[in-house]
Amino acid sequence: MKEIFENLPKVRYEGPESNNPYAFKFYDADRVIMGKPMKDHLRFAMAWWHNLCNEGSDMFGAATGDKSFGCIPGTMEHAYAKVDAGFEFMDKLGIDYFCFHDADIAPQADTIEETNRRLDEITDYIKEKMEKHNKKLLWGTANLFSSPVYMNGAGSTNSVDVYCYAAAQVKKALELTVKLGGLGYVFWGGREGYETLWNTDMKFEQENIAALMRMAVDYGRRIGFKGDFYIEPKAKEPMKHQYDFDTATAIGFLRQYGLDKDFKINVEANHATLAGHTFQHELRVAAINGMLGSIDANQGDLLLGWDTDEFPYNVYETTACMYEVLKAGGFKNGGLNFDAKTRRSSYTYEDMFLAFILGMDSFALGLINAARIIEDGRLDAFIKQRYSSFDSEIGLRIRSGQTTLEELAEYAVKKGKPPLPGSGRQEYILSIINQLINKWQGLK
Ligand code: XUL
Ligand code: CO
Repeated sequence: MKEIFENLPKVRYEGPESNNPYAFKFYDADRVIMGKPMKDHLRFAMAWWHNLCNEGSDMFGAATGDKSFGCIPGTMEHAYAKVDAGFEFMDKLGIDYFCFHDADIAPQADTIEETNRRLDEITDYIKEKMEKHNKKLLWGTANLFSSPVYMNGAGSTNSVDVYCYAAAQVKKALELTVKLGGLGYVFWGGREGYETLWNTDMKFEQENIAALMRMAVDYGRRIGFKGDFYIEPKAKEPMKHQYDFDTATAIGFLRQYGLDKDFKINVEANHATLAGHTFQHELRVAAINGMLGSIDANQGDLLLGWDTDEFPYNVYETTACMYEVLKAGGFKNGGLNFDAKTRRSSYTYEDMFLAFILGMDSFALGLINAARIIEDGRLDAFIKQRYSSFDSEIGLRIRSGQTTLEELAEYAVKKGKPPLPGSGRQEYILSIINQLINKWQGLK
C-alpha cells in the first residue's frame, strides 16, 4: 500500500536535548512513572474528525488544508483513504486509540439504510486495520448536530420524527462501537440546549434527552456493550445555552434520571473554560463523584470566547490534569483524546505531526510533573494538616454524622469565638509547584 505521509518519519523519543522537530522530547512511551509506563497512563487517542476530516475552513473563509488524500470527498473511496491515512498516522506517532463520529467515517446518504450499509462496509475495513495495526477504539459517538434536521437538537428537538431519526443514528453508532470493541460511547449534546426560553419547554426537552440516553443504555447493554457511557459537558456553542453546561450540571442530570450507574463524564479542557471553570476544576468535580471517565485533551484561548480546540501546550494545565488523573487512580476505560485541530494557518501534513508531538510532549511533561508533586508529598501533608482540626473528637463526630446542631452550638458556646482557621499558604503551595515543575530530575 502506498504511504500517505511518505516524507514523514516514525516519531521516536530523543529526549529534551533533541532539536529534531519530528522527535518526542518528553514522551518516552515505555518509561515507567509511578509503576506504569507512560503510554498506559496517558492512553492517547486520535480524533477522526479533526485529524482526518477538518481542513481548516471557518465562518469567514474556505479550507486551507487538504484531507482528500487523493480522492473525491464524499465518496467511499475517500472514506477508505481516510482509514489508511489514520492508521498510518497512528503508527507513526505511536498512538494506540482513536475516537470517531458515525459521520466522520463514511459519507451520509439520503436514506438510513444506505448510510448504515456504508457504515457496515467501512467498519469491516477499520476492524481489519485495527487487528493488523493493534489499535483500539477509545469511544464512538453519533453526530447529532451537523445535519439541518438537528437545528433544535436531537434528544431535545420539538419534532418527534427528528427524535426517532436521532434514535436510529444512536442505535447504529452503538452497534458500530460494539463491533469495534469500543471502551466508551459519548453523548456530546451538540445542540441539546436552547436559543431562547420564550419558545422552549425546558423540562420536556430534558426528559426526552434522558429517555434517549436510557434507551441507549438499555440497547447498548443488550447488544453486549460493557464500556462506559459518557456525557461530555459543554456550556455553549453551538447553542446559546447547552443543558450539559458543566460537570456538576451533568452529574445532577444523570442522578435525577437514574443514569449515573452507566454514565461517567468525558471532560474537555476547552469546554471547562467555556463554562468559566478551570480544566482542573472540572476534573476534580468528576473525580470526587467517582465519574472521571475520559478526557478530550485540548486547550482554549482565554482571550477568545469560543471553542478553539487547540493542541495543548500549557504545561501548567497538563500538570494539573495529570495530577487529578493520578489522584483519581488513573484511567480505566478512558484516555486522552486529542479533540484538537491545527490552526488554520498550519495546513500541511507536517503540521499534523508537529501538533501531535506538541500535545503528547505536553501531557508527558504534565505526567512527569504530577508524579513528582505526588511523590514529593508536601502538598498532601499540607492538606492533611490543614483539615486536622477535624481529627478531634467533635470533628470526628461531625464527619461520621453523629452529632446535632444543638451539640455543636453548645460546643461553640463553651469554646467562645474561634481563632482564625490557619493560613492557606497559597503562595507557598504555588511555589512548591513551581519548584517541582522546574526540577528536571532524571532528564538531562
Ligand atoms: C465539540 C466536541 C465534540 C465531541 C464529540 O465541541 O467536543 O467533538 O467531542 O461529539
Ligand atoms: Co470533545
